Amino acid sequence: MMELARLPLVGEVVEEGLKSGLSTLIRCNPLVDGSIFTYQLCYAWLNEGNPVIYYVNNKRTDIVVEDFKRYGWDVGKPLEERKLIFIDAYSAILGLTSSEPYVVKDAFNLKQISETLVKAVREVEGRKLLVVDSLSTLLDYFETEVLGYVTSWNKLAPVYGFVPLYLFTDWGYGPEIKDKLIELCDNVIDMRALEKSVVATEVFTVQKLAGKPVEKPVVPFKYVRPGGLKIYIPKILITGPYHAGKTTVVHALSTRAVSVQRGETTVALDFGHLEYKGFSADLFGTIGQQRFDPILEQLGGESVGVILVVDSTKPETFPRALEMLRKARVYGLPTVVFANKQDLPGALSPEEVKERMKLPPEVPVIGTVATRKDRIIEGLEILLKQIFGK
Ligand SMILES: Nc1nc2c(ncn2[C@@H]2O[C@H](COP(=O)(O)OP(=O)(O)O)[C@@H](O)[C@H]2O)c(=O)[nH]1
Ligand SMILES: [Mg+2]
Repeated sequence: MMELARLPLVGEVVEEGLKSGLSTLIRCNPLVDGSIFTYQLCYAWLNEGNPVIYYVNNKRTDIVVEDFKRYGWDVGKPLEERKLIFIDAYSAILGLTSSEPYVVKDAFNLKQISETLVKAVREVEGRKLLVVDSLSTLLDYFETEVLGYVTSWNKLAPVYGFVPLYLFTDWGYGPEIKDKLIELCDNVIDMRALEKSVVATEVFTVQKLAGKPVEKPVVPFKYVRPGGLKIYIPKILITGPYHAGKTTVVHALSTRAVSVQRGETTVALDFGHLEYKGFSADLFGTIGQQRFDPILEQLGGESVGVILVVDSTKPETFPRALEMLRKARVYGLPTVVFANKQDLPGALSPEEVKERMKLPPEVPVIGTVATRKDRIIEGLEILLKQIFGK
């Protein structure tokens, strides 16, 4: 759970939620696929050496295994070692036989389903995650009758040492179902799509943690293959005066980067994309020259955080650097200043840069050498902390 545990909100779900809570509801609107995140939690759980019991009633178990693989999580070994154990409630619907350890022969018999679940959690040893994929399908078949079973499974959880995780897609159930589910579960995670102009952003948040209602920020995410759920930062703006090292920084941070050259030489827009420790971010570099200032505001729009790059040997450009922040309308957003070119003689120290720029005390200034990638990643981590406050 190492990487997951460090992510904002996801970390709380894992640390305070899954580990201490009795039951977790992953509630998705139909535009968002919660199963990938569920697989990711399963994989992390397995990696800690604990077993996962996976009840599935809406797809074949080999499809689940393939999906795991598509995101980079090879579960061959856990399957072989009986750490990942399926309860197959789907094959029977298709009239197929199943070779999984647990099979529900009559998928339309809720009592039989429950008995099979309980048998599995009793027989499998260790601290188990019991995934119910999906609760919505159960509700479609059995309606409110399911709620009584959820209640009893949650009650059994501490008795048999398992943690129930319900995957629930909200296809428009009534409040008698929706509200009751929130009441029944200790952790409630919401995943939904935000429509913002034409681009929909997928976000998630937590409504309830370890039994208590909580108010948490909405965190954007993206599914990446391989890797699964990543915290998504749609825009980090990299700005600063001409020749300060912006292009070099975008390239140093990017897993993929393109520079769009226009005209002869100097005009270049830099776009980069970054995958880092569970984060996925798009980077937008600006142009330094004053005559392109009209574009600055457009580029700055919807930025989530800013890296301001300055040449530490050129204090005369510092006022221009601050002006760029204002023109891009990103002044006041989470910002880190890269006091770049620390390798050159006469470079001002980060402290001196901070003083000369008269930056607010909370804005961190860090000495970098972009050409050598010195302290670039550290700067990024500081920015992520500024953005997510963690
Ligand atoms: N010595 C030194 N040169 C750097 C550093 N960062 C960038 N440069 C050089 O400075 C010049 C301008 O860099 P560039 O990234 O194109 O600046 P931009 O105009 O802000 O995009 C290039 O020749 C870079 O190789 C640094 O940390 N140290
Ligand atoms: Mg450039």
